Amino acid sequence: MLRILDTTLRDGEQTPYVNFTVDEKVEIARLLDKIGVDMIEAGDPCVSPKVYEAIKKIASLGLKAEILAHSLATKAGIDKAKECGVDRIVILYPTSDIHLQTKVKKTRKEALQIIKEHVAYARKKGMKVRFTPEDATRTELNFLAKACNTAIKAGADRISVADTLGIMQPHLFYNQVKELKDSLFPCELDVHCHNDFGLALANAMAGIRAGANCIHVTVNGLGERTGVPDISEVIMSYHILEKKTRYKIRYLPGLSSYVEKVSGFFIAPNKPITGQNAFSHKSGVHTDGVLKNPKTYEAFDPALIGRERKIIVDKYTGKRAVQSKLDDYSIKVSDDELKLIVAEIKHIGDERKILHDSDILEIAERVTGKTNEVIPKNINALILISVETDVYTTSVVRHLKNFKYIQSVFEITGEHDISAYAEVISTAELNNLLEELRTIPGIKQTSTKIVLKKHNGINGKG
Ligand code: HCA
Repeated sequence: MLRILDTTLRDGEQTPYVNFTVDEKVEIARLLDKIGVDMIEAGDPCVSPKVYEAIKKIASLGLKAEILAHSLATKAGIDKAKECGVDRIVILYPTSDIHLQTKVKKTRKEALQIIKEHVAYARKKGMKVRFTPEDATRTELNFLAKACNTAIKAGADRISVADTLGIMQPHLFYNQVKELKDSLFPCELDVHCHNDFGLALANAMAGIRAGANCIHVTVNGLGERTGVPDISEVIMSYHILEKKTRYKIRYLPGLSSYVEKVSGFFIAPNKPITGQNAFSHKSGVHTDGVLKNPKTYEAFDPALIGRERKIIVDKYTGKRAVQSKLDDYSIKVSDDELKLIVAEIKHIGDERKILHDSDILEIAERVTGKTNEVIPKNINALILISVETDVYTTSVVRHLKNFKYIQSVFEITGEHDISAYAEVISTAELNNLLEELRTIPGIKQTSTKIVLKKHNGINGKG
């Protein structure tokens, strides 16, 4: 059975410029536990006092997941992990020649002795042990097997096959994991795949096919350099493509948003599963298909994970999508008017990057000659922002444009420096957005106005 180990709190916090507070780590661990992940790698207690504190706190929560501490092969690290009360310790030691010769400066023989001694020491302290041969995928296979078997004989019951540099390809990793598994004493195998070539998830799935049973993930694919597989992508791949998982998938987007907020690491719109565009459809052919039957262009119903499909209207759009957008606002138009609206959208769409709903409604008003007074369905807000005097306003604007709920941004004169127009679905989401905005360096103050009604055109006329 597939197992998921989440290492957001360890490898995830190794992402450049990401630091979680103890409370944030506790919340992430609780959310992971709610989803049902099997193991949570809570950190290396030797890194800092706060990392130690967080591991200890998480280990005391009584979560269903097994809690792990990571450690180098040192007795001090093992002792600290024990103090934290974790279920399992990971002993990390490199096995590739380049790491042995140039980093830790040990011979293979010395490495085996160090592995044996520290795994045995941790077992004696009563903790379960996973051994990670660091840089496993660049380690000569016979020596890799020897190092892993040394750890297993000393008491480790899990081995993590670490593709530390992310240099594997699925067919090669499959062979390597299979050969390794065939040469090992009984134990369970994890796969830890870095994403340097964008192959981490594919490699991890190949490793599972080859006999491993646990994939290491992080929320939003955080991790050293380019990270490791994203929890939502891994779980949904198994749920939909392999038709097997036992995780509570509906909580995945909430976890992703929370980590996006507290990490300050914004997810790309085109990120699978949790990205803004994952269920958006744009071209006329696609929107026509989706509006007739969503299965034409969706591998699964976004509602499964509490998300909604979105139809984008711009120059690529056909009549059906525009009609559905107008239906959303209960705006009735004749077939001839619809054709004119589509033509106008294509015309304007050639000049513009984005067409907002308000633009489309404005076009509809112009074409039909009827004024629409639209009360927004979602919460629309004008956020007025003041920036610090020594800050280049445009750099803050650039930052704001990456926020998924912000529709447009203006640099303005007067009391404030920037006006941002946001569309969110709830006050909670607005609150989160404002909190995120306040963390942007250079933002001094925000003042938010909720939009009650939108009136398009001059004096409400088209
Ligand atoms: C690192 C170590 C590690 C460990 C993986 C594991 C790696 O941060 O360099 O314990 O399974 O990739 O080798 O993340």
